[in-house]
Amino acid sequence: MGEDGFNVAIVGATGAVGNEFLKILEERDFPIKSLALLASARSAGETLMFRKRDIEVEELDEDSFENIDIALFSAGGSISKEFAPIAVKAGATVIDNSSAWRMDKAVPLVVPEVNPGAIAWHKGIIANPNCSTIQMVVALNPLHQKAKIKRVVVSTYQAVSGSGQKAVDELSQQVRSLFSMQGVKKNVYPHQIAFNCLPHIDVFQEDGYTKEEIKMVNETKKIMDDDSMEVSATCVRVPVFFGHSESVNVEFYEPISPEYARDILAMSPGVAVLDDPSQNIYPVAIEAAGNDEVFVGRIRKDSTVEYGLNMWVVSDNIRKGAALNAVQIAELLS
Ligand code: NAP
Ligand code: 3JN
Repeated sequence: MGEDGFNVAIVGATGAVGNEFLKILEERDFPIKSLALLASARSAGETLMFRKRDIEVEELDEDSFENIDIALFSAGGSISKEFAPIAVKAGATVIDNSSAWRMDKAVPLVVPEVNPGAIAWHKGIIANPNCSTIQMVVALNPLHQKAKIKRVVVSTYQAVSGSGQKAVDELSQQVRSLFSMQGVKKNVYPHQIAFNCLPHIDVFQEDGYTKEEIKMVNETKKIMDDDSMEVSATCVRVPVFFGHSESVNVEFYEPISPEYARDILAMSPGVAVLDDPSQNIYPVAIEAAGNDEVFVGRIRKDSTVEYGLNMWVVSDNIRKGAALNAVQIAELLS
């Protein structure tokens, strides 16, 4: 970093994650000397506000990374595959939000509360995990340190913002159409998402799982550095705008009580425990949205196995699940 901060580029600045990057860099007073906002030709020339100044969006091209120190990518996997190596060659460190590089053995996959040390071996690209993985490992890792985890079974309830700005618009439009007795239009999802749940996130694989489910399995093992941990996932899209929720069943090798788990989680970085069901206190998506923490509640014993717990884990998928986690990685570089 120069004396007066980093030269930063955001690739995909006009998208849902890109917008959140702008908010978070501003909120956290990230040391920025210059900020380049990059997107496709469609939005080149538009302006976006950062620190009370309008910045013009430029079209991403091969010369976009000259003098850039940190490039934050959120324009999809194919853009990351093509342009991250170009950015690295130009001297930038890339923090990539897509799945393009996550499982590459030469690329660290980082959640700062869990494996900050992995940043040390980066060779130019650092991968940001999938949103559903991030919030789950932030809650699992403190427990894993105390009583080794044997198996995790997770079902997700994922907000439409995980599919980008177009999906946020689709849910709003469908709700409005239904209340005005008109038919719904479907573009982003194969079924109506308003007042519905779709057990389908990303594409189906031959084995019947979706890519989102496989990402959760593989990324969790890589971040927690434990290939022996069994993970089984079902990912579901729900008609919520912001905030992913997860029902997480955890089997341990050693005993761990709900009370102890609650205490451990309450002391863990990035976690907030909301767990007093008698007072209707538990995490909910609309209250998690706009916050940085991973909220955990409904912590209770699973008596069907020797050592097991169930819990409910909620976080803002665009903040901790994407932009915030990436900015926290960037802060570790400074
Ligand atoms: P979005 O709202 O659809 O935004 C997409 C962004 O990519 C826009 O800025 C768009 O620019 C830009 N873009 C698209 N094609 C481009 C091209 N050919 N050249 C340059 N820029 C291009 O999507 P989003 O929700 O922000 O997500 C973006 C990506 O972030 C996803 O594809 C995914 O890889 C990643 N993501 C990760 C997580 C996570 O779990 N960590 C969560 C959500 C998203 P225009 O405005 O010019 O079209
Ligand atoms: O659907 C969600 O809730 C999260 C979506 C993440 C996403 C969306 C499009 C492409 C990803 C991701 O981060 O895994 C990708 C990708 O594969 O890069």
